[in-house]
Order: sequence, then C-alpha cells, then structure tokens
Amino acid sequence: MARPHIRRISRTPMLSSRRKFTSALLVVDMQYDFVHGSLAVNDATSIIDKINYLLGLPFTIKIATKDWHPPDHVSFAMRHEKTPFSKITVYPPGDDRDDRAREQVLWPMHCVASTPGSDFVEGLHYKALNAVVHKGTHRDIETYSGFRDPWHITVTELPSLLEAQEVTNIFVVGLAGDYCVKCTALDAVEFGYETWVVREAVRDVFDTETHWEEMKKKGIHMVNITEVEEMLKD
Ligand code: VGL
Ligand code: ZN
Repeated sequence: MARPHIRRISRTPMLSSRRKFTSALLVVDMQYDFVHGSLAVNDATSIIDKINYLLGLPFTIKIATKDWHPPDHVSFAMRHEKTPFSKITVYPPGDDRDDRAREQVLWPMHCVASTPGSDFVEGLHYKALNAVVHKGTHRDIETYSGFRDPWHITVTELPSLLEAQEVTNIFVVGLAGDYCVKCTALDAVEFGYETWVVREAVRDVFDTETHWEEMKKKGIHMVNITEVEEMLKD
C-alpha cells in the first residue's frame, strides 16, 4: 500500500528537471491573404524580416499556425449575405444557449484551405519550421487561437506538439495582434506556459490598442528581439 507513495516521492527530481527553460517560437498566420490579400493587415510586410531573424535563433521548436478555412466558413460575410466587418452572434453547432453566445466579426473571404491566399507569405523562411498547425478548419466554428476554439469543443495539434518537447516558454509573433496572436497567447497562459509576445514582430487588423493591456493583465510579457536573443543564450 505504501509503495505508490514512495514512488511518487522518488519522481520529484525528474519533475523539477522538466521545468528547465525550453522554448517554442509560434509564428501565427503569416499567410498571403493577411499580408497582401483579401484581409491584408497594415504594414504586415515589415515583420517578415524580423520573423525570419527569429526563425534563425535556437528555439527548441518552431511552429507556425495557418488559418485554414472551408469556402463557406462561418466567419465569412458572404455566407451570411452581410457586409465585411459587420457583426453577428454565433453559437457552437447545435447549442444556442444564451451563455454560449459570442460576437463574431464577419470577414472578407480569406485563407481558404489550399488556395494561394492560404500559402505562407513569400519571403518567409518557412523551411526553418518544425511543424505547421491548421486552425479554423470546421465550417461552423471560428478558431482564432492556435490551441482550440473559444468553446473548447475542438483542439488543434499544438498542445501535443508542445508537450512532446516539454516546452516551458512560448514566444508568439505574427498576425494579427488583436485577433489570432492575442487569442493564441491567452490560451498559452491558460495551458500553463510562460508566454511572451515579441511586439515588434506583430501587426494588428484594427488600431484599437486595448488588446495589449488585455494580454498584460493576464500575465503575458512583452519583449523585443534583443531580449529574446539574450534569453536563448542562458
Ligand atoms: C485572423 C481574422 C480572421 C487572424 C484570422 O489571423 O488574426 N483574423 N481570421
Ligand atoms: Zn480566419
């Protein structure tokens, strides 16, 4: 009877060694449509070189997310015969309880799976990546976060990729700061990771700016590239 207890104690040193600094670079949605295409983010071209520089640093694992929608995705204005950037209320499939309601911004059609708009933007050193995670693949579920949808019905491959490498610290860059970068970073904190956003390597869809405070309040750190480089030396 005492044996399981003893065994648990003997595992403690291994647990602490697992917490040593292990890093992941997450490159969010650096795709044609968000840089030059239907949902082009202002000044997005200027972060390509910065992200390429980061892709050359010794992170334990480098992962990109891709927005990867079916042609009639729930977030597309056209599907609802509404104008882009108007808003609707959405629910998880088959569940219209009030507490599940979410406001959905309707976007121009973008990042349709396997079309040129969904490709990595030209010039991105995508060959330095170890993995690519697709999200927003379900017709009726919007997924800004690289981890999972907002109702936690579906999960991507990202959590298991990070667990396999015993990652402790996540560095997020890419597009867009006020949507997918923010939601990915917030989920990274919820999954228990020390989370850093490399602010100079992020650009936003709208210029509201409130998302930076929102992230900081949840414990997300803002860093610059020089600071990241220093952290990776230790
Ligand atoms: C995104 C709007 C719609 C993003 C994705 O990558 O931030 N924004 N789909
Ligand atoms: Zn999208």
